[in-house]
Parts: sequence; C-alpha cells; structure tokens
Amino acid sequence: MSEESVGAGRASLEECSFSQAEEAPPRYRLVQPDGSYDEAAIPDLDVETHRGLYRWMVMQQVVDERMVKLQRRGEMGTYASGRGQEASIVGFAGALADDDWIYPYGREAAAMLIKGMSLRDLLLYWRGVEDANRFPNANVLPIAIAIGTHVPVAVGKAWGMKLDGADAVMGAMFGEGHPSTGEVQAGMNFAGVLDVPAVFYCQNNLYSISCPFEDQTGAKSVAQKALAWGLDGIRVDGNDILAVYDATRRARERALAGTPVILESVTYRLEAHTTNDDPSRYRTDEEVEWWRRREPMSRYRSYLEAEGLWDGIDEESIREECHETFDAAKAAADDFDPGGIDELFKWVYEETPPEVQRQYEAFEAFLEARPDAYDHIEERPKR
Ligand SMILES: Cc1ncc(C[n+]2csc(CCOP(=O)(O)OP(=O)(O)O)c2C)c(N)n1
Repeated sequence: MSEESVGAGRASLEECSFSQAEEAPPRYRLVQPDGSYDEAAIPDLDVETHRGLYRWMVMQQVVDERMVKLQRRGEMGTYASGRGQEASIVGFAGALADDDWIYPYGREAAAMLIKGMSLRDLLLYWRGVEDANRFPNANVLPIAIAIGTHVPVAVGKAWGMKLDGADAVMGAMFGEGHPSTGEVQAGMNFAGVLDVPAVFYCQNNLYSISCPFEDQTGAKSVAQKALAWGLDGIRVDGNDILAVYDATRRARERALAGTPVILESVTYRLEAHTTNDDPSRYRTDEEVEWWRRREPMSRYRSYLEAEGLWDGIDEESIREECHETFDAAKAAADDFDPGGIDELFKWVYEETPPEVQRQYEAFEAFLEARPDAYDHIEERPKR
C-alpha cells in the first residue's frame, strides 16, 4: 500500500473534485464542413483506400434507399437507415484490420458488408429469417437488437481473443442510448478490469428514437464516461470520414496495447429512426437542414477533389454497380427457402442442448395435435 495507490492527501476540495464541463468536449476533425483542411494533419492513405471508402459510403446509401423502398412495398420488415452516418459507419469498419471483429446493432449495413457478411444475409435478417443470424466466414456477431445486451458479450469475446493471443480487436458498435442500460455499464466495467482489446464504438446521432441526447444523460459526452471505468475516451466528428478512420486506427492500437477505448462518433441521422418512425414529430426542419449542410459524402468529395483524386472516381457507375449488387442479393434472398419452425431452435447453440431439443419436440408435438395453431404463427412473406 502506498499514498500513490490511494491518492495523495490534499487540503483543496477543488483538486479532489471531478466536475462536469460547461461545454461538450471537442471532436477530432481533419476536414472542416467547408471542405478546408490542414494537409499535414491528414493521414497518409493510398488512392485505392480512398476509392474503397467512397465506394462503401455509396453502398451504404444504396442499401438504405433500396431497403426502405422494399419495406414500403411490403417486401421487407422494419429497417433502420444509416443515411447521414455514412462516414461514421464506413470510416470505422474501413479502418479495422481483417482479423478484427464487429458486434453490430443494426444501423451499420456497410460495416457488416466490409467485415464479410453477405448482402443476401442482411436482406434475410431484416425479413426476420432466423437462419440469417449465422454469418459464416464473416467476423460479425449477430445483430444485437435488444439495446445494450451485446456489450458484455462483446467484452467476453474480446477477453477470449486476448487469452488466445489474437492480434485483433473487438469493435462493439452501438448508439448513444445504449450506455444508459445496466448491461453496457457492467460490460464497460469488466473491460476496464480485464484490459480487453475492445473498441466501444458509439455512434452518437443525437437521438434515441425521439429522445434527444440532453434527455438521455446528464453527461456532456459519451466518451467521458470512459474515465469511470478505467478506459480511454476519444471523441470524433462522425461526419468527417478521415477523422473517423484515423481515430479508429489509433483507438485500436490503444486497445491492443491494453487500454480499451470508448470512441464516440458524433453524427446525425438524417432519416427516420426506422421505417416505423416519423421524425417530424420531434425535430425541426431547420435542425435537419443544418445537419444536411454538414452531410458527410459531400465533405469527403471536397477533399478528394482538392487532392485531384476525384477524377478516378466515377460516382454514377459506382452507384449503378451497387444497385446491381443489391439486385443480385435480393434475387438470392427471394430464392431462399426459409424452412420450418425448427429454425427457431436450430441455430441458438452450435450443438443443441437436450433442454432446447426437448422444447423443440414439445412444440412439434403441440403443432401436430393442434394444427389450427399454425393460423397464429406469422411467417414473413418471402417477397
Ligand atoms: C432492451 C430494448 N429496449 C427498447 C428497445 C427499442 N429501441 C430500439 S432502438 C432504440 C433506441 C436506440 O437509440 P441509440 O442507442 O441512440 O441508437 P440509434 O438507434 O439512435 O442509432 C430503442 C429504445 C430495444 N430494441 N431494446
């Protein structure tokens, strides 16, 4: 035991206090909303990386647009669009290494695709097909819809990666509403105790459905919560893809060196929370317009133009290709045989435990005795 380990004794209450800052802490930003930047601060990325990042941002937009249209036509379940968050989503996943994992919460289509999930499976997932919770050959854990529940699991996965000596991080993704749950707080605490290689990526899009950030927490930021759990916190302008990319690379280095990081990406959801939401009921047109002028695609484009990299990017044909990819994935999803009720039980565990097997058999026996029960089982239409 030493004075240092319990803290020095001081006769100044101020020195022994922690207070909330008056202002929100700053965001790491490299390219300004007007497109200007300091050349020396920009990370050195090759042309292919820039093109790849831009292409994935277009892909995110195409997936969002097409999913919402399918939902409106009755061919898709509820969908959560990432419009406005393209830089935040792609900058993060694009900066991860091949062996890194992500644990998504649903709004980040391009991140899942970058990490190897197939677009067909993403379509099936949002159609409610159980089988689509298995993402073979992708470093993606099943989308966590129940808010906060995935964070302790992500910490467990990261701990396992550490014990295995893997040179990789776990990227747990969530929104700014998630840290209000007990699960996130317990998970973060464990992460700090176990020094797991995890980056907690919080896309703070300022609203949890209709709840604004100021009503979500008394804290000025999510990143500052890191201190309470012995983690590092970083805040980044989530509409600046180069800042997100650079912050992610540095956060993963810290996580690999033994300090997990909460990386808070401050962004804005330009569309509805999901296809079930009407945002005009809780935010003003002026506010949305303010953010639309700070939209991430055009900011990245300004940078690429200024660097003479835009000439190598044919946006129209990229968009067309993304639509073709979507058409092919949709056709494959339409062809998928959703199977029977056994799908509900089959994929919960790698090897079905006797109790789950017993429940399955009991359910089957029940349906045999009461075929009228099928009238109450809703099967999502395949198309
Ligand atoms: C345990 C639980 N409670 C409630 C919900 C309903 N719900 C879905 S999304 C959401 C808000 C999430 O907000 P945030 O974390 O800010 O992420 P965002 O959707 O804004 O990206 C809520 C409350 C849920 N999915 N799970």
